[in-house]
Amino acid sequence: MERCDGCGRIEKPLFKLENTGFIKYYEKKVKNTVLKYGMLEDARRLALAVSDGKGSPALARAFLEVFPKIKFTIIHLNLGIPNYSDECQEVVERFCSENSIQLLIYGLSNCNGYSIYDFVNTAFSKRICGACGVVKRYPMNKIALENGFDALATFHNLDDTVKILFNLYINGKIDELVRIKPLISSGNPKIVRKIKPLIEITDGEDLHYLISREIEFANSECPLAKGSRMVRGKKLIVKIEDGVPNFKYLLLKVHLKRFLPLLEECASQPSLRECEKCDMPSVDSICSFLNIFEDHTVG
Ligand code: Q46
Repeated sequence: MERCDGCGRIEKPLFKLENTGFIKYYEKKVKNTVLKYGMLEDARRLALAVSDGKGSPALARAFLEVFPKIKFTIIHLNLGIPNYSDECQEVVERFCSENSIQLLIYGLSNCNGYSIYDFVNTAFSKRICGACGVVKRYPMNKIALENGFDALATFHNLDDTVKILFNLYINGKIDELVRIKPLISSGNPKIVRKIKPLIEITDGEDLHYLISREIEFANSECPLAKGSRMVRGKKLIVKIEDGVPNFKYLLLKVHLKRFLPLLEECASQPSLRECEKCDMPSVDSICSFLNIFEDHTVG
């Protein structure tokens, strides 16, 4: 049960909270998450990574409200997805201009001449969101590093996190499971620390916050998401939650409190070296970003 901060009534479901109550609930949850995991400790220059989705403007607005003294920059990466990426960029441009936030815009195609759309006719077509995740991570880290940021906030929320956890657990990917946490410290001078302030917030809460605060967001859905494994995975989790109430939050909590400490003891820590082509940290001789383009004949 949730108590409406606005009127004090106890309401269920959550979305019956008055708008004012819901806004307070959402922002308090973001603030508590940031403080609980010490996300901003030692962070001198913060950037918010934005490329798509509804979480981005919600995160930026919540940060402005709950941490008014903390200055941040938004890094927008245009993924080059037709009928989607340009709209996302325009929304971010307006948001930053209205709120006097510094904005850095980069195009993925400027990094190596390709966009996410170029994966459509490759072996990645059915798991394009997985490829997209790998492809976005590299330039975001590099841009943050080159611009002197020491903390990069992403908008991965509870639904995103649980979908990943679910896949990793059923496939026994221990080495990857240890990286699923609210704060990933940097053990390498070329890797910027990542924080996930929305990790306890659901897709529905993000959307409800945007509507309650009347924040503009991109109306279009990513055209590549249709039929993708990511969407199918999220639908499956919704079905599970129908039978196991609060399943998403329970899985995250059990992962962080019970399994993660054990997994960290037995997971092998990959030793990093420099990518032969770009000099960025890499497990293999060629980093996963360049590898994904070279191995799968994109274009
Ligand atoms: S942009 Fe990329 Fe998303 Fe489009 S291809 Fe999938 S991951 S859906 S948040």
